[in-house]
Amino acid sequence: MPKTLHFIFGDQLSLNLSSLHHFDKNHDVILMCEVMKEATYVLHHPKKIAFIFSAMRHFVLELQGLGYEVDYVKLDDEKNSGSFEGELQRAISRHNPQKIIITEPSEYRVLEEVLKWQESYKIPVEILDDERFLCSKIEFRKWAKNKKELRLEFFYREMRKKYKILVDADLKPLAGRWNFDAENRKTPKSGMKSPKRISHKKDNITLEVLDLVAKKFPQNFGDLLPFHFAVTRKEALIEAQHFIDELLPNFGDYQDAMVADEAYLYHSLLSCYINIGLIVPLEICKMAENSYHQKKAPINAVEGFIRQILGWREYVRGVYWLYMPQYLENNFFNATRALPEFYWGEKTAMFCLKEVVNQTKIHSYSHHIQRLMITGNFALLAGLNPKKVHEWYLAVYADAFDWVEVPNTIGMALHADGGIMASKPYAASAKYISKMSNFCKSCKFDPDEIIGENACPFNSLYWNFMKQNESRLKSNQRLKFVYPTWYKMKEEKREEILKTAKKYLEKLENNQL
Ligand code: FAD
Ligand code: DLZ
Repeated sequence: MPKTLHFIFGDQLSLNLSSLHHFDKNHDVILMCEVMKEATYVLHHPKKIAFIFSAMRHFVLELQGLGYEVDYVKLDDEKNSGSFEGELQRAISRHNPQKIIITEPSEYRVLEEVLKWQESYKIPVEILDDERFLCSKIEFRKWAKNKKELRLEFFYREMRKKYKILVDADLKPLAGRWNFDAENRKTPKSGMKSPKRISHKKDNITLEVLDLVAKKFPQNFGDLLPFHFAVTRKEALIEAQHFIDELLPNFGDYQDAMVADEAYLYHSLLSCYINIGLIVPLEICKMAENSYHQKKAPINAVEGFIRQILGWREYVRGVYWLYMPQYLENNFFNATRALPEFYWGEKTAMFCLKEVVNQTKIHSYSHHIQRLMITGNFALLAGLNPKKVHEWYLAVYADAFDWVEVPNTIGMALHADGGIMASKPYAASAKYISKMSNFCKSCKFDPDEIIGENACPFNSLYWNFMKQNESRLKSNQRLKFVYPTWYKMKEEKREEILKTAKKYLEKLENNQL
């Protein structure tokens, strides 16, 4: 039998990976490697690097325990070349394989590289579909074909029917509706605290990795310790079960709520595990569905959670592969402003931004509404350069991989794609932040004021954004109340608002906001 080399990337830590279906335990070998190029293409949060390296090392042990031969290269191995292609070349000389098998990389950047390997190494390279996703690239392309608009809601309904999740025998939605979003916007209760989260014991492998990351990446933004992440499938499943039992029942109600010092609330924290393959998307959707059938969690929570995974997660991946690499070049509003220093932890008087950036620094996590309506909304209103904003999101979150981060940032948060992903920009004034969080209570700025010394910058920046982009947005039906409201204001007031925005933008440029 010819020997095959199976190259497994750091986000492919699943025993059901398509390339492993073809593994011959008598002949084949797996290559996995920690490489500087992957660890430095953006300034990853130290927790993210440690999480991925520790999970990779634990996955190797699991594979070896099951009889797979694995060739593993650590970051500090003396001869480590620092890149996937360099490590592949070295592995070819060690093992002399007749063939290379890969499950398709999740990111465009890596796929481009992989597509050159057959020619470079004169060895057949077979690239298999990543079957862990619930909608293949081809299937998504078919769904998108000839559609004027790609709306999540319709895609999601197809996915519910395809996987028969929360539908009856006639494929009609359980509880009579496809979508319970309207019930999932409760404001946070005063003094709201979320249940304690799980912290996993750190074994010697994790301790060694933490030591390595502390030494090699001392300058990266973010706290390496404390480190609570699960690093094996077994541990990730404990977290998943804890979420289903303790948190899912309230997930829907407080999905959009934001509370100071409470980074997690009722969110699952499972994205990083799903994204590197420790948990597969379908199993967690089924766990949530069972919880509804057993009457442990209400429909608004279960439907809301399943929509995020079966709907949004698959949808953004579809959009990514449909439009990359051009998608990353989108800049619908011609936004050019540099990323303010407070995104990297420098001082700002805006409490909401300080709080979300600080949660990000501590946990390498912030929940969806904080990413979208605080850091994302500010970037949109202040006209920050989309690529710079993208690099920030890709760096700072433990769950950040290009395929999921790019559509969420370029499309959903910044509307830089001109409306491929969302029918209107997610632009909001302080009214939204004040309603959905307790942040404004600790802030020196007043969310009810638009002009004046203490006015919250989100208010004037909101109107300034709408005014600056009037020609691009005025025909948008979903914004049809915005411009009449603007023009109903007295001219002097409008001028004052624009002046206030200008003043804040000047302060921002000087890192004084
Ligand atoms: P929960 O709120 O518990 O949701 C459950 C699961 O649904 C998540 O674990 C995730 O797998 C999935 N999900 C929810 N929303 C989305 C979404 N919009 N797109 C894809 N999957 C979703 N998610 C990432 O996984 N990686 C990223 O790099 C990333 N970057 C983002 C950047 C921006 C600007 C925005 C607005 C969102 C981004 N998201 C990203 C989506 C979302 O914010 C995270 O998936 C979520 O916050 C992860 O936390 P959780 O596991 O507690 O999610
Ligand atoms: C994110 C990341 C990091 C920081 N380091 C590695 C690594 O050293 N080795 C590896 O295989 N994967 C790493 N990853 C995840 C990869 O970037 C990701 O798996 C690929 O880019 C998928 O396209």
